[in-house]
Amino acid sequence: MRTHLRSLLERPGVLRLAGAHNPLGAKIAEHVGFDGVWASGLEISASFGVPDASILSMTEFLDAARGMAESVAIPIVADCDTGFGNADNVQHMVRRYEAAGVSAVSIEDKCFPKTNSYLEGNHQLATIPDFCDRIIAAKSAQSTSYFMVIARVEALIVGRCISEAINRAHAYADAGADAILIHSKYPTWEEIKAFAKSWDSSRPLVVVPTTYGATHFSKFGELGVRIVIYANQGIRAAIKATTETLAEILSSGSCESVEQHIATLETVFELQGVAPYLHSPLLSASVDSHR
Ligand code: SPV
Ligand code: MG
Repeated sequence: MRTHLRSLLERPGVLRLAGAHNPLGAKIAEHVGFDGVWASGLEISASFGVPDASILSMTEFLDAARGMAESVAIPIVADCDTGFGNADNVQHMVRRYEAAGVSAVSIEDKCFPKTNSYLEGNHQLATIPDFCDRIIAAKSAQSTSYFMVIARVEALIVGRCISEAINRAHAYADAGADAILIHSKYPTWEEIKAFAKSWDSSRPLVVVPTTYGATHFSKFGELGVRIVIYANQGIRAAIKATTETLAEILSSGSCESVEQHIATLETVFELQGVAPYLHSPLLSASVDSHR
């Protein structure tokens, strides 16, 4: 049984989501106790070895999100960048993501094509009416009352002031957004604090503490934030661990020194959900041969 993000939000407290790009990452997030999964555009793009710059197609992002939704019971929140085009594209996108079992989509108020918020470059903010059209289109396309549309405000990312971010968030809430993701790349949580203190709480707030990651999640809760997304720490851990492990095997000439630092095969089998297949004589023999 799938849990919906909206149902989790009915309970008090802060929800914590982990970024992932495939079912394995989603399963690890669920296994360690995260409340949900952020199908991260950055992670999915990185897993294809391309920049997070609207390079992949909607279908590629959707397939990744669907795979995660099919693999875990916790809700998937899909990072849908700008919505892959105009309001018509957004409607199509919402229908496909909802049908794929995704609980919520997040769209950001930038123009297509976009680049990752931490990349320097020419980030183009959408106009408020244009982005409101995308939100209205998204809300009109959903077929269940559980589905949520999160409006992501990029004003602070491009150097605009808190009051512009607040104005935008109000406009997006009025257009029907179910939650507001306020994004910041400031090195401390000061911007988020200033925004949250001016916010009227008409919609739940979502934050992504990457640059201001030292802040304990309970502090965000005290500000009224309901969802904290740890968007990319998983893939960054995997990149570092894989790089170091493979380099060590090459330089030491064997696997001996890495063995105690890497997951056991049993863990891999567990994450694969091997147990129900063990009645197959072939599979059970091959699992035993690895023990
Ligand atoms: C992502 O994970 O793709 C995000 C969050 O959009 S961030 O990279 O922090 O902008
Ligand atoms: Mg993204």
